[in-house]
Amino acid sequence: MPRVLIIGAGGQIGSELTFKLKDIYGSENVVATDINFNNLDVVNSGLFEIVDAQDYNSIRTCVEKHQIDTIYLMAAMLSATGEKYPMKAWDLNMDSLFHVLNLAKEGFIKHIFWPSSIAVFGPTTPQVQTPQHTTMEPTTVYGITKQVGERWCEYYHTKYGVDVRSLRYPGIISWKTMPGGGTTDYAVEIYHKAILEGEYTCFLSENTELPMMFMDDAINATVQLMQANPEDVKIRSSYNLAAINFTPKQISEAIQKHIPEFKISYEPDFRQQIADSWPKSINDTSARTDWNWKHEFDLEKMTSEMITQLRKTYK
Ligand code: AKB
Repeated sequence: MPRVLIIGAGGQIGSELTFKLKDIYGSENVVATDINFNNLDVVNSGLFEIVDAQDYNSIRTCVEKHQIDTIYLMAAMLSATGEKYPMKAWDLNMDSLFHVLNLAKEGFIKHIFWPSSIAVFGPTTPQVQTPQHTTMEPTTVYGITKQVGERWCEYYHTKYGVDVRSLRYPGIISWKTMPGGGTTDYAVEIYHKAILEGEYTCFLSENTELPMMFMDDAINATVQLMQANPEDVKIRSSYNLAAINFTPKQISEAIQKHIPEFKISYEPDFRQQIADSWPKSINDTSARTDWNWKHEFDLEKMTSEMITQLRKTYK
C-alpha cells in the first residue's frame, strides 16, 4: 500500500483527490495537509497536518513522521491571482516543487504527482487541437512556473531517476470545493449563480472557447497515471489531457435546458487576455495511447450532475 501525502488538500482538486485516495488506499494510508484548517470536510476526513508547502523542513518532518513514499503536490497560486502577485506566485509554485523533487532525489520519498496546466501554452501556440509537443511561450506568471516546472520534472527524472508524473489540467469543474484565483473559474461560478440567483455576469466574453473537464474525470486521470506501469509513462514533463471544450455561451445554453429562466451577461475583465492566450482545444493522444486515458463527462452530463448536486447543497 502506498503511504500518501497530499499538499494543498484543502483546495478544489486537492480535496477531491484526498477523498478518492482515502477510498482507494484506506484512510490510515493517506495524510491530508494544508497551510490552514479552512476545509473542514478535509480536516475531519482522517489524518490531517498543517504543512507549509514553501518550507522544506515542514514537509520533510511530515514525510518522516508518517513514513510517506508518495506526494501529490496540489498547492499552487493560479493564473488570475498570479498576475496580481507575480513574485509570490513564482516563489510558492517553484519552492514547493523543488522541495518535493529534492525529497525524492534525497531518497525520502519515491513517487510524485505534480499538476501542470494548459497555461503552459501561449499566444504563439496552435490554439486548436494543441499538440503535446509544440511552441510554448506562456504570458502569465502561473504559466511560466508551470512550463519551467515541467522542465525540472523531466530533468529530475532523467538525471536522478525521480518518478515524477504530471498532467496539464484544463479548467476543472466541480461542486464540492470552490476553485480560487483561476481564469477558468467562471465555469464553476456560473452553476452556483444559476441555482442561487438565476443569473450570472461572466468575466469572459461569450465566444471564448477553453478546454475544460469535470472533476471526476480529472481525479480518474490522476489516479490512472499514478497507477500506470513506469514503462508506460513515456512523457516525464507533463501529459496533455482533454475532455470537453466550450464557450460561456454554450455552457449557459446547457444550463438553460435545466433552468430555462437563467440569464447570462458579459463583462470581460483582465482575465479575458489570459483566456485569449490559451488553447481552445487540446490533443491528448499521447495520454490516450500510453496509459489508456478516456473521459466520461460531456457538457450535458456534467451540467446535469452539477445542477443535481448543487440543488441538494443549497436546499
Ligand atoms: C486557471 O484558470 O488558472 C487554472 C488552470 C487552467 O490551470 N484553472
